[in-house]
Amino acid sequence: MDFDVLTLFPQMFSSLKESIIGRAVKDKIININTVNIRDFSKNKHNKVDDTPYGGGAGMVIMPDVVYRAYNSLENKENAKVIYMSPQGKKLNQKKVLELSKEKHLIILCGHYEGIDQRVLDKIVDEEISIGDYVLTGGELPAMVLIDSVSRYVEGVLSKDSIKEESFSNNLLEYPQYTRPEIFEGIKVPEILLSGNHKEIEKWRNEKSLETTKNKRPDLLE
Ligand code: 4FL
Repeated sequence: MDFDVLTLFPQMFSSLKESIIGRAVKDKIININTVNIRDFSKNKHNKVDDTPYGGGAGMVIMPDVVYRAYNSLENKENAKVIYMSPQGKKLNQKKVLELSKEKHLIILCGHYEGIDQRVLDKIVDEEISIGDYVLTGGELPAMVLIDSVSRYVEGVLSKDSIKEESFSNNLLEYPQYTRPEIFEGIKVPEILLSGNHKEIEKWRNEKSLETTKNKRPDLLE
């Protein structure tokens, strides 16, 4: 799967070279290409923003700079363009799964003051928010999107980890235990040492339901 990211801070995306996503990049299962919007400024000081028409505080990113950055991308015709924005639809696991079926996503990172509306109207297919809080830019949201979507791309995770994780059955995960058998005087639940796979599965399902009832009753509707 291909991700192109249009951003003023491409260096922020270097953290995606770590861990599971980093391995998927190395293995060429996913490709993350960052494009610095500033490189497409035609201003001698590489300026990308200007004061808002109509007045007001802050600056607005100019449409032509963003449009040139977008037009520099290859194969954009079949890509879905996502604008990370607090005005977007809230990201959830259903949307993550849906996006993981795409072959090519172009992600535009904005800043709180915003981007000129005309280029947004021209290129953006979908606006996505990761939650109702204010950030300094869309870069962290873009990384959240890339991380969550990549997990569903074939070959990034094992099939078992996807099947067993939180939300996949609309329930939270059951508690996990590993060695030592006794930690600070607290024993691992006896059932998990029994070797009775059917009983273990039943216990885990009960714990999942109990945890969801206690911590996230909203997930049970
Ligand atoms: C984007 C916040 C997506 C939450 C500032 C610029 C944002 C955001 N989800 N805050 N973009």
